[in-house]
Amino acid sequence: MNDKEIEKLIAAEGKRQREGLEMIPSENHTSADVLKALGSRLTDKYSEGYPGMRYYGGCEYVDAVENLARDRAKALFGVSHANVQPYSGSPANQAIYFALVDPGDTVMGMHLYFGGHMTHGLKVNFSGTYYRSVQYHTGKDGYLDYGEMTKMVKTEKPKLIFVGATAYPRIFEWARLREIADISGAWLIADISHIAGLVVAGAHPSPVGQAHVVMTTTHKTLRGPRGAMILCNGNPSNPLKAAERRPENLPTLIDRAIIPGLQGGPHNHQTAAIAVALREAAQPSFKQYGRQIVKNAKILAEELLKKDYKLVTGGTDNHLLLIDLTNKKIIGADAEKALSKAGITVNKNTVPFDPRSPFSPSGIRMGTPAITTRGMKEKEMVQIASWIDEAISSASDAKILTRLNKQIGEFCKKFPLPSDPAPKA
Ligand code: DSN
Repeated sequence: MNDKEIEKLIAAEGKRQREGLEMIPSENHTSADVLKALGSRLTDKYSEGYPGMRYYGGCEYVDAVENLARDRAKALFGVSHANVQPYSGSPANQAIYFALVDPGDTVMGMHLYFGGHMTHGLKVNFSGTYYRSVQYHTGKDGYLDYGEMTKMVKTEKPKLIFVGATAYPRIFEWARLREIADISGAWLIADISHIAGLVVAGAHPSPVGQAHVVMTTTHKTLRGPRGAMILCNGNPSNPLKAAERRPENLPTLIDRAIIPGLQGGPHNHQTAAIAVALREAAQPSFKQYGRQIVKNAKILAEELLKKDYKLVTGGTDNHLLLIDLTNKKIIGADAEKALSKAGITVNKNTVPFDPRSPFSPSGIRMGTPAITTRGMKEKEMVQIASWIDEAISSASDAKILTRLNKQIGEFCKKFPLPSDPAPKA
């Protein structure tokens, strides 16, 4: 690479990932093939529109790429329609609102501070500004409060309900959620960005068949490049009325919302990398991977519970743990820093009913997707839990953190990143 400054930074980030434990639950390590597709000539090509209906010439190969990505997504998730063009999760969610509701309409989503996402109606986000957003929460036990949701739907009559989370360690009961949405005839949108890989692996129930629209990013448990997909079923019966907001028209409504509604040219290198990741996710080994993510998270939870950590909901069903550190007399930001110095990357996070501010919350969030990709299993989780505890208990002891950093760096050598050579026996 001629640009030595950037080359050095890429190498430094690779080293950071290689020598540390990435435990931010929304991150993962992609395969060498995904990286290859991302770094390909496909990035040069403009192709506004959809396969067979482009505004540019020379699209024969990118058409084939996008068709492969769409077909693989449909087969993997069992839907009749997939739009693979959203640049990432937030633009994808924006497109869903744009397709299905009008500014000023009432929409409902889980509050960010209780584990939701900004685009699910946070007041400072477009979703809480252009729409009249009402927000549901978890109960004191940390579980989604289905009772509160039901009451809110009856009184607020939302037209659209987002369900999905960035910091929720339990499963979503999709059939129950659809019943709740049906009370006001709302569109039920499942944002499975965090759990898509688990859904594919059968380690979390699929919302397909219950939610009207399913959105997922492609870079979390699904282990692809950054990007997103919108999935739905439908088949417009009358093409002249295909823009009416009816379930059978969902494919047309979603496609039109992406382009010309919101986006320009698709990122073809990203689409190709999504196609590669979807093929990988269709292999039997991916099912094992998804199940191992959950097994690992459960062991990590058990080990931390033994060390008197307070886990929101008391444990996990999925890939992540949300830990309230109040009893450990340390705030989330300080625990994040200490762990980082030890070579473990997590992020500070609010916990339900957090008395502290979201800028300096009481908790941390951690997950197992990336470390599971590196081949770590139950035995390693026991060791990692012990390191996490040591780092948090010794947050102000630079010597201990440096020692842990070395130990963790050595340990990581046995678990190469997917694109790295296998360690010597
Ligand atoms: N930033 C993502 C996460 O970390 O969960 C959500 O968009």
